[in-house]
Amino acid sequence: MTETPTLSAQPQHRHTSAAVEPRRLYDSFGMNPRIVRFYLAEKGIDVPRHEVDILGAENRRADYLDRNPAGQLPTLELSDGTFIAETAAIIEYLEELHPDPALIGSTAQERAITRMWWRRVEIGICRPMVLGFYYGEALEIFETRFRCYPEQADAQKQVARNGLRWLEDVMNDPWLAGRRFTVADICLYCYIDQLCDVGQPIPSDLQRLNAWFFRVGERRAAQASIWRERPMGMRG
Ligand SMILES: N[C@@H](CCC(=O)N[C@@H](CS)C(=O)NCC(=O)O)C(=O)O
Repeated sequence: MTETPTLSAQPQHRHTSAAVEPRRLYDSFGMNPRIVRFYLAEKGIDVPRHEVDILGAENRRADYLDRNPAGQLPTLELSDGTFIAETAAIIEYLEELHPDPALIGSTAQERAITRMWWRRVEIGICRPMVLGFYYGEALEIFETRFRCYPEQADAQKQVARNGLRWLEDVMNDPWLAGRRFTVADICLYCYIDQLCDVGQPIPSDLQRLNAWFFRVGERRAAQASIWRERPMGMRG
């Protein structure tokens, strides 16, 4: 019988090469760009911004697709010309450059706990929420950009509500991951704050979640990150 070798006999070190600084953030109305603005405001980091007209579909034009072929916001451009898209990837990158105050975590365990809650809310609540919106109230805007399934709008919203009900029972106090305010809180807050006025509020009987939502909204960065216009009456 052969023994299974351990995966690594060598101690693992974190990557230490010099980080490339952000040059500009491609920014717009919308919950994902707001997550990054909220995060930057919490950190007190200033990154030059280039605004993209998302409602006018500027993000679907060739010059923007060269930067981010997914045609979505936000995108972070680094000073060496690299483009980083996907909100989670942008935030992870910024967190490595600016670890304090920690919004993912200061230890491996804290980071893992935060990522666990972040993925839970993103996959189980935020994604179905936004699909319900794309296929429902915002169908006219988005059906020309990607394949939409209007018959699924109500089901997606129901999946998101089920996720909120589950969260009500299992979430921590005062923040989702426990005593630390983290990107998991920022992520869920930005989705709910945008979509609550277009048919996807937190159900009123979910008292812990409603109290949590109020607490997040009182943070200075929650206010500082709101987009100046309110398309369809939404805060984005
Ligand atoms: N998975 C992407 C999603 C980004 C996304 O959906 N951004 C929205 C704004 S919240 C967008 O660009 N929508 C415009 C479009 O798709 O044309 C991320 O996490 O950054």
